[in-house]
Amino acid sequence: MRIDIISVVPDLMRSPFAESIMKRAQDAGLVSVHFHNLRDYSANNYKQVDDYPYGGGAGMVLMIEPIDKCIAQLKAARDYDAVIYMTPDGNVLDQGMANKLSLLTNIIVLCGHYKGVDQRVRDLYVTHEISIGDYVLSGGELAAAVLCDSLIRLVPGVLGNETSALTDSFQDGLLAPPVYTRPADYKGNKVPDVLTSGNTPKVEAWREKEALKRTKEKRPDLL
Ligand code: 6GU
Repeated sequence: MRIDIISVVPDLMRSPFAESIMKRAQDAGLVSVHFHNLRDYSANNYKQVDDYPYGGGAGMVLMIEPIDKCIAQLKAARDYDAVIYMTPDGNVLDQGMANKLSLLTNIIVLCGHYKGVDQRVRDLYVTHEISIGDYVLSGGELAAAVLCDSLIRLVPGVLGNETSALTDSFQDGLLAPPVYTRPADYKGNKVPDVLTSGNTPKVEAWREKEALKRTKEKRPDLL
């Protein structure tokens, strides 16, 4: 999978991609991530990428020209399966969307900033509009990092233990059950006996029961 991320502040995103699983996926050659600074595509000497909104009002709007140039350059080099625009008025990301998008080969992720992008960008180039929840961030960058993390960990081979992503919360529509590790008794706080019993079918049954219980308690809307 190749991900091209377009932003006015690409440095805002570098560290999440340079650590842990997202780093490992890139080091293993399973995913490549490329940042593009919109200012490099500005048409004028001031490297301007935003301007006042027509009709007036607060905030600035990202101009179409630099975005058009950047996307055109990328599309000239390869075909893209999706051009995703990160925006609080997009479809709210969930595990089902992450699963589907993780199967794509080349994607562009465009980060909004300020008041967003000129509507013509959305009309002409964008295939998917994604939000990460009902609250407002200063820009799409952190949301793009969240989206990419959710996709990258699903790319085959990225997680060492192939079953690991399958047992994540949400993957079967339920929250994940509680987990414990050593010691079995910490200052009198004991691990449930079933987990140390060595009885795998009983452990599995317990995990299913606990996943259901936890989902009922914390997220009944998922059931
Ligand atoms: Cl994708 N962008 C911004 N600016 N705010 C958000 C968001 C995206 N998702 C939730 N809030």
